[in-house]
Amino acid sequence: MSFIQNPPSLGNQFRDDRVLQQYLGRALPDDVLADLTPALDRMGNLAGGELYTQQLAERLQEPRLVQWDAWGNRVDRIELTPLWQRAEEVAAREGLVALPAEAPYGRHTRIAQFALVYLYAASTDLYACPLAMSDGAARTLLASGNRILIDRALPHLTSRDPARFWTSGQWMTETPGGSDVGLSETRARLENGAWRLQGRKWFASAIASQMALTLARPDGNPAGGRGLALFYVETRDALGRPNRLTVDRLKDKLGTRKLPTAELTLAGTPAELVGEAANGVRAISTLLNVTRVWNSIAAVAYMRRALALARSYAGLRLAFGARLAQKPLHADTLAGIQAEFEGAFHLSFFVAELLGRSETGETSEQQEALLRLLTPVAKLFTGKQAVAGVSEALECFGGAGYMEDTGLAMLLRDAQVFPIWEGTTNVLALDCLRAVGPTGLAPLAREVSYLLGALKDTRLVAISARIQRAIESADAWLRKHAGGNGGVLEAGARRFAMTLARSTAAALLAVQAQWSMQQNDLRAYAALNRFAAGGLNALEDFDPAVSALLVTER
Ligand code: MFK
Repeated sequence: MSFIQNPPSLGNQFRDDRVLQQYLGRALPDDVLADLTPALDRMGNLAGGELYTQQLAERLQEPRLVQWDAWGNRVDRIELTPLWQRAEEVAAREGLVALPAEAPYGRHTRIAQFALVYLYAASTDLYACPLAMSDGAARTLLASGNRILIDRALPHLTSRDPARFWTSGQWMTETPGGSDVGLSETRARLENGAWRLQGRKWFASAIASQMALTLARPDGNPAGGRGLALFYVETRDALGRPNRLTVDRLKDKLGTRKLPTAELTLAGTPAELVGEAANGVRAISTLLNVTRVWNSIAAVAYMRRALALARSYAGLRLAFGARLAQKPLHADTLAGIQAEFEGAFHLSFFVAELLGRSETGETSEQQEALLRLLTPVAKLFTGKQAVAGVSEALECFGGAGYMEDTGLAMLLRDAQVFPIWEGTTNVLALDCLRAVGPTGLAPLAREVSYLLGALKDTRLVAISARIQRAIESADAWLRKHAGGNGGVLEAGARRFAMTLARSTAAALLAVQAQWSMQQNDLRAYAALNRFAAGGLNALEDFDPAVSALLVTER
């Protein structure tokens, strides 16, 4: 029989992850880390063991919409895959949504929560999606101060008991478009003192959820986002029947196929107003900002998963007389993906840290501005990195990386969602311009200076100066074009956001490198070098007027 290659394998995903362990060692107080470690160890074990095995075994299973029962009743029941059912149970028991409400570690709680989410995400077929929306919905209800809805939904959303646990949908997208939410057509009407919704939702993620937050336009309100209002909906009535809504069909998507995304018709669906009867886009942005952090963490989790598999395979695969890991070009390719992953990792977890501080009231005005800006920055950066990193990692397997039955192809199809949902790269780049607002880049520039100011090792000084220059150049670009007609600013928004992402990620990597060098570990420093070599300033040497010539064909 001819020789057959060994497949890659995964170990405990917490114990194997040097980047996560060193980051937590730096970011968490010792007692918090000691208390959290058993949960991380449990999750790391599940993620690299049972959940991963089940994920591979169930590769061909998909959720199913059952619209009618045997007796002709419209039931619109979603049959989830077994892994999704298991993932829900694990998420509830481990408190993936409950943790921020329980806040056992004060401002460090978000770091703890997202470390668990990071371990969980790549082994659970995007069950992180309903969890993200539930976390965002819980935050939004709390921010609204609506006591009745808080008392009704929060005990479920934040329960650790799988039998009581609810997830929430976030129904925003309608047929006129996903990004320009202000075009939404769903109407809200007061009938006998109760709100009823009428309309069509075109991309309702995780449709098996028990509740949803959604936007609709109360009769008489003006067009645009300000005329929309935020509503709370329960998807089933007291008898468990669809609550005056129909699930028309499930979406036929490139990836995230285990996640049931639906087209819905709301036909007089009972709803509760969450806050005021207007300004719905502003109200739902609390939710969006939370799900965007989840998106960033899940994106880095996918990069890490693809890398872990590629690294395992490089240690096994024999080609041209040696293991791939011993081949200089292959090792260099893996190093490049690793460096990009580490930059993305530190940026995402820094946003998680800021969110935690904000929720415990420990942020200054400057840090609030930083959180507002870095949330879209991290989301757009990590979404792009995930697709590029996972694609490159798949290439490390040659043809096996292109195969469905290795489980590898699914990683790339799933990763492609990260730059698309929760705001595309361009929409988020424009949000960055909105977020810099009147304060400009001062809060970020100050934070980066502060981070770099703490570096002591002379090897970090040269890179530190480059990081500083990239931020200064982004600031100068913003000032130069802010007073113009907006065209140059808009055309350059993505390069501007990428410059902020790469320089902030590099500053955070430098802080980690300093910490790790003190433990005689040069790997974070190596990641910083490689990451910086990939470029920090995307605005440099770029003439938008010349680029604009490329748009028309004739
Ligand atoms: C692990 C994975 C996790 C993810 C799972 C999620 C799965 C769910 C799938 C989906 O549902 S995907 C659909 C997600 N849809 C989007 O993300 C929408 C993308 N579009 C945008 O974000 C647009 O920028 C936006 C809809 C917000 C633009 O709408 P408008 O009406 O043109 O906004 P406008 O007028 O600029 O802002 C209205 C108000 O909201 C302003 O405040 P004021 O009323 O006080 O002036 C803005 O400042 C505020 N605002 C907008 N975005 C904000 C925000 N405030 C804070 N943070 C933000 N991000």
